[in-house]
Amino acid sequence: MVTRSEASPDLREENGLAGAYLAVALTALFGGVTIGLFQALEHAGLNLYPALVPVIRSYYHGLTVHGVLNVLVFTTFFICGFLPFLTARALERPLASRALAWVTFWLMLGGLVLAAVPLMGNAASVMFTFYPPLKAHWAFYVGLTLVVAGTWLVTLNLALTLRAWRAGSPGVRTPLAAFMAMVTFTMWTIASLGIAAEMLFLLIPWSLGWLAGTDALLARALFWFTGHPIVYFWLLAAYASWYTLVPRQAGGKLFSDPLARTSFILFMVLSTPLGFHHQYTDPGIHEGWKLVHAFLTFAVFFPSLLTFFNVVASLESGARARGGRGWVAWFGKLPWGDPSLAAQVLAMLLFVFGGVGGLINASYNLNLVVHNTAWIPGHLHLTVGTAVTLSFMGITYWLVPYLRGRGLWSRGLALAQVWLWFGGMTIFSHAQHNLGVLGAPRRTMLGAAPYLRPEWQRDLLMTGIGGSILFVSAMLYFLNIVLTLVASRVPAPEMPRFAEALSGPDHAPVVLDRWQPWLLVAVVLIVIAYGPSLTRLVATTPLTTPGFRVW
Ligand code: HAS
Ligand code: CU
Repeated sequence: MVTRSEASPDLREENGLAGAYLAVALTALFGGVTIGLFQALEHAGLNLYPALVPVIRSYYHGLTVHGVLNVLVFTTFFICGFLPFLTARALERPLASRALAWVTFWLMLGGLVLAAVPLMGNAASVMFTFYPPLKAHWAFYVGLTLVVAGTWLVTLNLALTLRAWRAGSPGVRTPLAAFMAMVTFTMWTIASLGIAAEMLFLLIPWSLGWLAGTDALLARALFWFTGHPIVYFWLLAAYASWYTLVPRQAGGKLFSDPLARTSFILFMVLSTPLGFHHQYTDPGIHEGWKLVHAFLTFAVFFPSLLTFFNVVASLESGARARGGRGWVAWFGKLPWGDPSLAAQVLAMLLFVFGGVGGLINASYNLNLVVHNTAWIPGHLHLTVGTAVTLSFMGITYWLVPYLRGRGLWSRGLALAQVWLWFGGMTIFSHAQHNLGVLGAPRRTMLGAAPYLRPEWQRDLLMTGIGGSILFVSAMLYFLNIVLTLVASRVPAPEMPRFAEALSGPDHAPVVLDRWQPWLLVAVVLIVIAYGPSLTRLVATTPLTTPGFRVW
């Protein structure tokens, strides 16, 4: 395992690249979370949207910007910056092609700007899932497609880098962080074929007027082909930090390197063939195939359970090394004064509830109770909104100071921020889950709904309170980051070193370092799970649905 404490000077270019991606990611997050405040307040009965005109024209315009900026832009740009950065450190070598890396960045930024024009101009208020027949301006679809194409170039660059490294290090196990980055991008590249097909064959020609109509069901099936595994694209970047850096930040060692590799391989194989769990209520897909996807969803729960076990055991090794005792009490001995560590452990804690909720969503019959209710935003704010976002914030608490060459402006402020996120999200997500069970719909301007029920009132208020706390937390975060960039006088920190493993990579069977067998299994599973349904949908699609602009 590579345990290197400082960047060799020749990785400065990789630092710059990571910094560029981070700048875009954090700008998106700033916009996204700011609008989140208005969503939450609207639910609590305080509609401030009229004051936002003409920047944000309606609740639904705001909700779309909130979703797109947070879950599509922030996550993607963060990951494309962070994982290549980690790979270069783990392999102790530059990316195979820096020129390609910069071309990729500019391509993605160009795509983002293209998509942002209609998005901000209220010409693409179609939510982050952009289901047709809602019809956005073509630039929105083309822009997002360019961003996706950019991510494929990141995959290419990582693969070339790994190949160059392997040529110079025959017989050596791929360092864990580089392995995880490569698995994440490989999984994502396979998974993103669905959205690419939806864009290229349905949405782009339709929005340009080349196709008269569209097909909502086929589009949704292609969307969720990507839309489910994209959540693991986000999650695995956080997992990479939990596995390769957090154990050492906690003062301990990674419990098992082979188990960590097993978990990632399982994600590569199992992430994609289960998107129908978002479409249990869609007509036109056979129940039998939906059930297959339900079972496969239970299967992909397993690598997260492996992660739970492995990460908790690693944290425990750190806490015990720091004098922790008892079965549970050791937890208090973690270095809670380190905001980077605290953020990520709190993210893990809330993720337990996000995971349990996910299992409820995946259970075919229970899904009928929660589908399209506020329960789902309750779930997604624990997962992508906390497990991922709070972890990414925790990562930036060392990454931004490291890249800037100045220490974090205030640790105390960062700790307050992290706990406020934890508390605010606990209140917010609990209220959203409750509302869902009580039948409140998601994606609805509830303050204007004539069917508002009295028993929703308490949880609507709690949504507003939780959301406001989250907003305060986010603003403290940005304040600290900006002050770190411009005003900090604290000496620059080192990058946290990669964790050693109690059971190291040499204990892993060689097959875990091979790619072909796993890729083959992944493709076969996808063909089985999606082949028949997609073939039938494509063969029978009438492409007759007209587009709507309902906003
Ligand atoms: Fe999900 C809907 C099922 C995970 C995100 N999900 C969504 C949507 C989003 C989303 C954004 O089956 C909404 C999409 C939309 O707009 O329509 N989800 C699951 C399942 C999992 C799951 C089974 N989801 C995620 C993750 C996400 C995410 C991760 C983002 C990053 N989800 C669904 C389903 C739907 C859905 C249905 C559709 C619902 C509908 O009807 O629309 C699983 O992967 C979860 C596994 C997780 C665990 C937890 C492991 C815990 C760990 C932490 C350990 C460390 C600790 C340290 C605790 C098994 C690894 C503490 C120390 C101690 C001492 C304890
Ligand atoms: Cu899913």
